[in-house]
Amino acid sequence: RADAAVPIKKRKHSLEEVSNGETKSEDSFGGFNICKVLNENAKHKAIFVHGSFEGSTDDAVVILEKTPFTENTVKGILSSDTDLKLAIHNDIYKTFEAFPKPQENGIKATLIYPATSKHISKYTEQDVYVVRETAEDYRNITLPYIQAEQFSIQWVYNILDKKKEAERIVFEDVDPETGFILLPDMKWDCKQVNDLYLVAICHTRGLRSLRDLTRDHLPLLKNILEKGQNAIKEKYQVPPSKLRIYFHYQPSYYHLHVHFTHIKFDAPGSGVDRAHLIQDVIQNIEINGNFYQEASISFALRENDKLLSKFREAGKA
Ligand code: GTA
Repeated sequence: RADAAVPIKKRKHSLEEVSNGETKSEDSFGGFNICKVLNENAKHKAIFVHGSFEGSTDDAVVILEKTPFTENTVKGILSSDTDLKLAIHNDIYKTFEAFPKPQENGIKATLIYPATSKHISKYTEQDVYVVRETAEDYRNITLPYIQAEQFSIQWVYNILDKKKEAERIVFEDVDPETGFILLPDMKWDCKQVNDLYLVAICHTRGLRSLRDLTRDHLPLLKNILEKGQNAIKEKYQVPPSKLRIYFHYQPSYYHLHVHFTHIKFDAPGSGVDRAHLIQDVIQNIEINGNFYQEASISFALRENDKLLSKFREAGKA
């Protein structure tokens, strides 16, 4: 192995890093021990695994997903390069187990390393409960909780400071108040537009979620909506009518950002228990500048989410 001399703790596992459109795979899953399969999703053809690397006490979470077909990969697969093992032959009907060339057969692997117990919990299959949060609940339960405990948003600052993923930026408006960076979301491999997923991260710091949005932020929201749509149309030829553009409430990362997904893509978190369309958010604030400081909002929380325990302790769930 080329990296045999590198102490295990210092090895890089940055399978996600992309430069000039090429994915650099600086390491391997050699020495990976599976502790537990946290979740499996047959519909999304994904599996979530908790494990660790040999010689390290740190936890790791790996997400493996089969990616959608593209015209290019299909051309390669439907060729003599693919080995076929006949499974069924009945009249004019045949099914095969097909073994395409490795290049045609890539899967997306996401590594979170070192992973915190909150990451492990996040990716673990568990029961889901709907909670209705009043404005008072937000101030008394949710806000103190997110101030005390939340995922690190270092990855967000790395993007805003151009320390990471700078070459992936699709559009930037540098205005400190209304500006943002638009780039492909970690969940998208950028190979095909039918699962297009970009995220717009606002430059202004300190806005945690839609609960912080007031009339003052309308220029920011309208800017993200309009320039984000334009940039996606220009780069990917996907018109605004094919985009689902929304906030998550609750988000995982409390630095304001907007999800742009293709309408055909059943993105995790795009349901009514979590996604708030930006157009509706803008209109709600136009009607009442303090809408999100006054409204009750429902959302889903998982069994192991400590926020759910806080709501239960307060007799609210
Ligand atoms: N470009 O480093 C990053 C990065 N990180 C760390 C997160 N994101 C990043 N993007 C870039 N670089 O869409 C993206 C995330 C997400 C957004 C944050 O930023 O991919 P959010 O704050 O609302 O958090 O958005 P969210 O949506 O909960 O985060 P996440 O990680 O997407 O979790 C979604 C849930 O969907 C998980 O609990 C998981 O169980 C489930 N899920 C189902 N399929 C997948 C999948 N294929 N990959 C990840 N999660 C999946």
